Amino acid sequence: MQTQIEIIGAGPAGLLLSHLLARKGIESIVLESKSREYVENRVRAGVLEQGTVNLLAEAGLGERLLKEGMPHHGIEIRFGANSHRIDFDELTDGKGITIYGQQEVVKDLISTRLKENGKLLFETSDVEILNPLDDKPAISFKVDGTEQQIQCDLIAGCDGFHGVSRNSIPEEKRKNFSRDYPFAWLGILVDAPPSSAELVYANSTSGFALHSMRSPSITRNYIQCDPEDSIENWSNDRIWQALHDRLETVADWKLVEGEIIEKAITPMRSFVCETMRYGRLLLAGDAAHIVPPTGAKGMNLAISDVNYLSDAIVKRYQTGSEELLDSYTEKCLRRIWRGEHFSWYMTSLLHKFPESSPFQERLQSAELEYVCQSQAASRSLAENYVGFKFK
Ligand code: RFL
Ligand code: PHB
Repeated sequence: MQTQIEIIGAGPAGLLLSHLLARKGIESIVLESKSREYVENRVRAGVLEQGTVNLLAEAGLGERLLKEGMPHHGIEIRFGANSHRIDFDELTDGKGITIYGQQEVVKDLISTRLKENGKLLFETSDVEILNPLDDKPAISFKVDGTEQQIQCDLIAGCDGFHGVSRNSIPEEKRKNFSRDYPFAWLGILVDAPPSSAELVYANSTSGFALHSMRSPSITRNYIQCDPEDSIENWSNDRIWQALHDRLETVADWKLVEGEIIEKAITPMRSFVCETMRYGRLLLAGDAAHIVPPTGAKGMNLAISDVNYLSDAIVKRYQTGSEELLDSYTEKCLRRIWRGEHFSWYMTSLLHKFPESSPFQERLQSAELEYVCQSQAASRSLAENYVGFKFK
């Protein structure tokens, strides 16, 4: 088989890249190790920055997003008995976020690609990148038990943190930066209406909690837990107890319970791989970087990488110039490190650190008070949360 761009991974990064390239007449094949049903139902991110929404809408993917997505104009931060609203309208000149599940973005992308006869191969295995430094690199893989090869011009490694692409770059050609956090998030999806109109981030004495949502009838809640903990240790009663305890810290606010549809524990990690290019192989999204979810940046960073990568690939085919491919890593990394910093900052601000000294606890309280009392500090948080321009 042959194609122009071989894309590994059908997450938001790989699917969007394939869609943006197709709009410019560039052909690709997407390989995905899981089934279509699996990727369409994987519960993950929920917050889209304004720039992400604009990009998706301009790329013809806005039909359901603009109808069903929930625009939000602020978030709430709770600590002790305090509650503070970060007002995006006032602090960011009217920018905002939209709540729309990542799996809905994935569903929209898959159905659009298939309607346009895009080539997506699900349930592939044994993907190997053969010769990324050659002019015509290739990959080998198995589908339905048969080994296949695809020759192409460029390979896009969009296969997430645990994929094969990043590790196909020799160790001496890349540098990894990482930090593991001493806690994880236990997330639940609940058949219940939201308990408030906006997201609530809570730093309580027993740990972090977040109240979020997916639609007017589905909520998403998270609690900080031990990274070694297993989901079997968390009965539904124990989860609700922790959520009530951590979120109901202000008068008259009650968390609405409902049937728990899904529950899982996710580790928290910051990670960046520098470089994002090795010859004909380019990395995008979680394949190159991970953030803890507290700043809601992961999918937005994946989309912004793809925005730069598609421009670079289009320029190469239209003009023969690799100028944008050459500057791809540098351009992405500027935005990625901003996202890394903000995600680390929100994580540090809102979680209970098991090893924290009384000195560090006082610093955290001082910062929380500052964010909530100073307009400059609230503005900085708001500006980062709604995200920066793509171009
Ligand atoms: P993905 O989504 O992981 O997709 C990679 C795809 O590659 C496939 N794959 C392979 N395919 C073929 N061959 C192989 N060898 C392969 N190895 C892997 C995988 O099956 C998968 O389909 O990466 P991508 O596209 O870069 O997208 C990144 C986002 O998924 C991720 O950053 C976000 O989900 C992070 N995230 C959040 N991001 C936000 O912007 N806002 C949020 O509110 C937000 N909340 C979250 C989150 C992530 C979470 N978890 C579970 C990690 C909340 C949580 C709890
Ligand atoms: C979510 O709704 O899944 C969500 C919202 C905000 C975050 C992380 C996850 O910071």
